[in-house]
Amino acid sequence: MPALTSVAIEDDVSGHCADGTLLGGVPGEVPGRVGAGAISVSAPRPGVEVPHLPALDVGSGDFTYVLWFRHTLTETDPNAALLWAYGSVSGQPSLWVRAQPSQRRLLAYAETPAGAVQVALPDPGPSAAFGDGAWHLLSVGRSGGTLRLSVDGTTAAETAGLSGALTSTATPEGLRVGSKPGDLDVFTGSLDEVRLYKRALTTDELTRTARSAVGSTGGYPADGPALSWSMENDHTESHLVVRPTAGPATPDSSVHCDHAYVRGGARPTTSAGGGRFGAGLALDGTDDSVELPYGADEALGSGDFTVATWMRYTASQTSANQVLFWAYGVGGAERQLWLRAQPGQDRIAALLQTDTATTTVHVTDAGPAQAFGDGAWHHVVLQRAGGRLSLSVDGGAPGEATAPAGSVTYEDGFAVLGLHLGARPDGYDRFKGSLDEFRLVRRALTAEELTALRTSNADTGTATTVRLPFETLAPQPYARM
Ligand SMILES: [Ca+2]
Ligand SMILES: [Ca+2]
Ligand SMILES: [Ca+2]
Repeated sequence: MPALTSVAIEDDVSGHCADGTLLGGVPGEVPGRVGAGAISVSAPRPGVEVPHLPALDVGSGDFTYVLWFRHTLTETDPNAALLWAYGSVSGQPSLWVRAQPSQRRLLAYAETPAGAVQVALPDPGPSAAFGDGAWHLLSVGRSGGTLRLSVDGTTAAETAGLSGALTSTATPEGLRVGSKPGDLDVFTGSLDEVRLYKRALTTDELTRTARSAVGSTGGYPADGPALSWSMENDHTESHLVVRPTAGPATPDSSVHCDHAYVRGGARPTTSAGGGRFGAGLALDGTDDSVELPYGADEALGSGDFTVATWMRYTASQTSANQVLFWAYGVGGAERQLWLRAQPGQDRIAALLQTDTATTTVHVTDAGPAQAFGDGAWHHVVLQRAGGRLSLSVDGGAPGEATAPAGSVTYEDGFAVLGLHLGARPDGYDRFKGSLDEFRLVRRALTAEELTALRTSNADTGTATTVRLPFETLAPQPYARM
């Protein structure tokens, strides 16, 4: 049974799952510029960080990061990183802003595969790099080919020549404020209200925010940000979470933030067939799998559901059984839900075991391959719908049976295993092949929705509680998972 771990979390109040880790623990709360609170940042508490995820993905499009900062500097103080995103290795895409007090300026730097540009913003006053102990609004962003840096809306500098994408499907780093990854160039002072907008904010919009009353809601544009760290006390807290062994993770792109651990060194790839849509996750059949911790979103109870995934592998008549998906429990007496390829029986099969009964369904491969193991992509869908359990491959005729009555999960989540892809929860029956676009939806999708899902990867709506597109891998877990 996994232990409870204390994690210090800065909530993303925008609702885009970009909850940050408070580095070094929960920092002291200080009076805020927007709302009541802000955080203090110093070497033992070097800021807030979130690994890469869709909310941060600006690609080659326009965007604006804004944050409030307050510090006191002299010209002999070291450089201090205010914001660092996407990469910290020379030659990789990156975006950062640092105070350079010895040069009495801020410097913004953006690098893409097409090259790097930078822009300096001198402090027009007597202080070094805006280190006068007062709150200032920092903005850094992109408008077409221009990189723009401003303080308080009106003190601004920009440079042309920015082209290419700041984010990629490789292993980009996420966002950090208050230091450079590696806890370098630590800022010493206060930070408040970090936001990302996926468009270029205008000077008027920035000026309105810069002139907002202290402690107010900040005068931001009406359209919602892609990320918002408010630094308010009730969103800056330690939480006890059930955390399996920490490790690399891949983000959920549903609205439910059910990010997943990726085990065994597996990683998204676009080579050798890649994914069905974009990159896919290649599993080596040795020690690779995906693990989703159990939580309320995954507790299907006695309700309808849809499990859908793309899979691609090669099998022969003598290949072992291979798990695509396994949830909740293992063993004849346990509630469980699984989906696996059974090449020896030339079929894909599923089992649903509740507290009262067990039902299995299967689909036989009518073609020349064994259990759809022909090296091509296949779409597998398992549904519980109105008392029926049905399994279909590539939209073909389903294997169907009456679904068992009762619940597949318990109210008490501590005794329940999470969702595992590519292996049983105890590590057996590993899948060797690729997966893509895994989804768990808490209702039965209609035939039309399933066709749209299969043919165009259509969005399956807010009942989608897990959606793993396997486009990126974060080297560390997300704060809340
Ligand atoms: Ca605040
Ligand atoms: Ca491996
Ligand atoms: Ca994909």
